[in-house]
Amino acid sequence: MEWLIFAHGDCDGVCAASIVLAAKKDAKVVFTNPAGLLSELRSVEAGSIVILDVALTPKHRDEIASEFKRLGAKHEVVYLDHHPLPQGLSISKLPVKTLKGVRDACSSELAYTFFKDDLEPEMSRVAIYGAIGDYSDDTPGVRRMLEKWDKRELYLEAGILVAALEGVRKTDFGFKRSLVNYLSENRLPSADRSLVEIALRESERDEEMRRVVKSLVKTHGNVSYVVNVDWSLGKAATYARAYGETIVGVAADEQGENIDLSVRSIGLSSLHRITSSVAGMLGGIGGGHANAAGARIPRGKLLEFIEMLDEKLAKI
Ligand SMILES: [Mn+2]
Repeated sequence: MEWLIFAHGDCDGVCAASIVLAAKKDAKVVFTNPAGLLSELRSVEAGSIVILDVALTPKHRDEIASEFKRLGAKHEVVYLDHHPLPQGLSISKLPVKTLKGVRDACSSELAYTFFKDDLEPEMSRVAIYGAIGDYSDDTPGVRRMLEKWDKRELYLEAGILVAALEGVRKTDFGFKRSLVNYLSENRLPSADRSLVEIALRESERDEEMRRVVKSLVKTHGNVSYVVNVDWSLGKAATYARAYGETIVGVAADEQGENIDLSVRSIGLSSLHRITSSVAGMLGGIGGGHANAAGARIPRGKLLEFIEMLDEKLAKI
């Protein structure tokens, strides 16, 4: 039976996809994101699917639920994700397999646990790379996997993966797909010299770009932000927050008619909800995690976004 993997293109998504590919050798891998998931689901006619590390956006909640019903009636639908679900959506009422009660586990950990019987035990290290990439390596499950490894070796491998993935274009799906094939054979990132080279170039660039962010950062109340710095949006948001000395940092990238945003915070519990609601009010879309979120809003709305975000933060 044919399997289709829908995965996010970051380290966690790539590692989770590699794990599922190791378990289901003929699976086809498709990289997508929250905004694109619905149309990908609609285009599936037959076959089992796995969704890895792709948040279900509140905007498409009901349509996605009906796609899950359509596909789940005839095939297996496996949903392995750790983003908060849209309010009012209950996965347990849909014909979908998932793992429940695995608190804070990233998609790579979930994928390893779910497909464990079809995997070589040493694929656990690929799950650990994904967990490190998502700052999710301090869970009971990953701590147990780490008992079989020297974690210092795995941090080097994960560091190479994270840096290499940040160093290629987000949409370089050819690169990502061959990386998934490579990791599905449990080959080491450090054994691929071209991957190491991309990672080293990226860390040189990080050193330079941190200074650029420091010189460009602006602050509005509780929010620091930078616009169009040609660097990983997540890192730019993190360093905007750190150098602006606020609780929230935003990095914005103007792309055609839209602005792509990363938002990073410390000590909040619902950044994803705040980001989603502000983006929604501006005609955009957003989501993510408790302290790391992303959004896409129409061009020209950045300052409104920053102001509304600051107002929401002032209330909590
Ligand atoms: Mn993830």
